[in-house]
Amino acid sequence: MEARIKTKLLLGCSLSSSLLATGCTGVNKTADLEALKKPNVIFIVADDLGYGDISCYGAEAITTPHVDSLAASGLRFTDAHAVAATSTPSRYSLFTGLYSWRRNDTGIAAGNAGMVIRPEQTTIADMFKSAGYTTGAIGKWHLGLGDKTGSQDWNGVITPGPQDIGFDYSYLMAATGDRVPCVWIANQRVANYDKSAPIYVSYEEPFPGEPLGKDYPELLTKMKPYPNHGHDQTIVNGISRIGYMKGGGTALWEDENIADTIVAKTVQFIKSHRDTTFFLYVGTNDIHVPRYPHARFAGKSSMGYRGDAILQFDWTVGEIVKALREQGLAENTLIVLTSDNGPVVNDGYQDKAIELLGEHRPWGDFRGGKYSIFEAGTRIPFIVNWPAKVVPGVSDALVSHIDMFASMAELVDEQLGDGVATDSRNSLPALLGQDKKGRDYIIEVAQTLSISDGQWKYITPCDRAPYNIMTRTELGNSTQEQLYNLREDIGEENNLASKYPDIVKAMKEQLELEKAKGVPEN
Ligand code: NG6
Ligand code: CA
Repeated sequence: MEARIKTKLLLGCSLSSSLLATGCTGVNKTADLEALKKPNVIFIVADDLGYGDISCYGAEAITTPHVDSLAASGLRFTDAHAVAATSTPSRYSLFTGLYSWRRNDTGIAAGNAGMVIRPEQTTIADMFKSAGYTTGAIGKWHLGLGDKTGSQDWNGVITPGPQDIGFDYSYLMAATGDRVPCVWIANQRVANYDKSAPIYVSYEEPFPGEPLGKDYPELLTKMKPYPNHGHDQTIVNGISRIGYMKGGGTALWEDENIADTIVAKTVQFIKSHRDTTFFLYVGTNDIHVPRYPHARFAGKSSMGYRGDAILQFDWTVGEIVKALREQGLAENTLIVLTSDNGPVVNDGYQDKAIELLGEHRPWGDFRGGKYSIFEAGTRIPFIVNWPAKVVPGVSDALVSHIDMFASMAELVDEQLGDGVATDSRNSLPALLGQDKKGRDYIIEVAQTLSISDGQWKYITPCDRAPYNIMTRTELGNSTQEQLYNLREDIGEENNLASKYPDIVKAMKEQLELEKAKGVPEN
């Protein structure tokens, strides 16, 4: 179905001015008031959810009615991309409008990493704030907290934190479900802090007397890791994690309640800010490992924990939409639903994800997966839903998370200051369905860089291993140059680099030009 912006309220106005303009004639008075109000904006960012993991993107082994209904009443993108194939660099780029690969310290962050986005940087949340929005961040963070690695006081105020980069409110998991500390952090303090159990975190040394998964497998009552890798350290809630932690007491999270907590905090935020205009980032823990959804999802998919976690994610989306409806906010809230990177099946825990996968293809028709420079690493689900403005449909426009900053700035009529979000371009017309083409090219990163114009994709040579044995992922690394014609070869099977040296040369030059822009001052 053709996607286009509803123009009836916007006649004679440019889009950005239509949201603010007072001088726009020919517009119905009541509708005018509605058009004047900027929308609330919610980013729902799933973790490791694959292009093929949801039914509106073709999954048949699982049904995701809530996500599908958001897609059916919004715009579903077929060619949308995260910047990176893992979480920290992907979210860094989403929030800053800067390519993570311009810095060498944006890789997968430890649970005690210092804040990757520095307070002096301007984020998309800062931008929304300066446009008068109330801002919040709930759920998975994975962008570091505090000043330097290991310097946080987990028993006091953790600073700097989200408040220093534009978020008025935050209720977060510091890193991932599989990394300590396993506590919620509310506005930069451990939530439900238990004075009797002070918290210490280390990624270097275990704490004497604290049992580790590798030594006490009998304590792993909920989920066991595969042996001989990082997930066999501190045990929390019957699951061993990466990293060492002591204390926490009653503040420790329970994995089966993480989605419920995210939903409760999100609904609370929506309710208490119904009379303001807000920007809310909701990072779900689903469907990252350890996958341990609430018992009410147990066995509800045919695929064990991984499938049940997809259903829990879908439920989360449904609850958020329901809360918006109940508050009368659904019509003028712009929801972006996406994933931070592509899918992985086995990511280190014995959750039978491989055994129970059956015919399901989390990566859709694409090659690779999480961690990979092949398409499945970064081609992600992406749905824009804004009933007041976006006409439902499907868009094949080439879009990237890198542009969310500049596009949202256009939406709320904010100028980008010097050095701010310098890699981000205004793609609002594509996001709203007016522009069917999108970007001229996108750049993505895994262990190497790629550039693609939607048809041709060039992958930079890289001497890292081509295959991740544990996750069974083809990483796309090759010491040879790779060029694929995605229009004819979506599975990236036929390397055409030697056949089309001119295309390789042109794409390399474009990539070099981008790289030469260097690290922007911010
Ligand atoms: C890897 C972990 C993986 C996951 C990933 C980060 C091992 C063997 N693997 O190092 O389980 O946590 O980091 O995922 O420890 S991300 O989606 O948050 O980037
Ligand atoms: Ca992820």
